[in-house]
Amino acid sequence: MKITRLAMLSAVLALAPGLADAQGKPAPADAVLYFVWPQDGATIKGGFWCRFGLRNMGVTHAGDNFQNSGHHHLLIDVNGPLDPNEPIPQDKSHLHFGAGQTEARIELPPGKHTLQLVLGDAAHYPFNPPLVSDKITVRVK
Ligand SMILES: [Cu+2]
Repeated sequence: MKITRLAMLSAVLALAPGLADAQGKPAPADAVLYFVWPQDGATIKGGFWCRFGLRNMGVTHAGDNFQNSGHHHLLIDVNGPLDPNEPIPQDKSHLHFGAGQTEARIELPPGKHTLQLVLGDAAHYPFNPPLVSDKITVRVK
């Protein structure tokens, strides 16, 4: 009886780190998220292909819980900080690429816009600390 209880307790304890891992996973220290295109300060005419770069980590589908991998998110004209304890919002200014895309066709109204990439884990949480690209500014004619 005592042994069974102990076995159950250790099973629960073994699960606990798994639960803590559900969000706020650390990214490798040498991981880099960046824009292949456009470049900071670019002037763009009309719609464009935005290309996402990731070094020292893998791109996977949302829901795939592989180590050292995640999927891209593009933040458009977002100024507030990301909450690392919440999933990345999903709306017109927070685009998710849960099929593992590494590029996207983007259409923006004329004017200045900021773009920033954020890598999200299987459940759309940012890594901890968040893995983000530089925030770039583009001008759409
Ligand atoms: Cu996502």
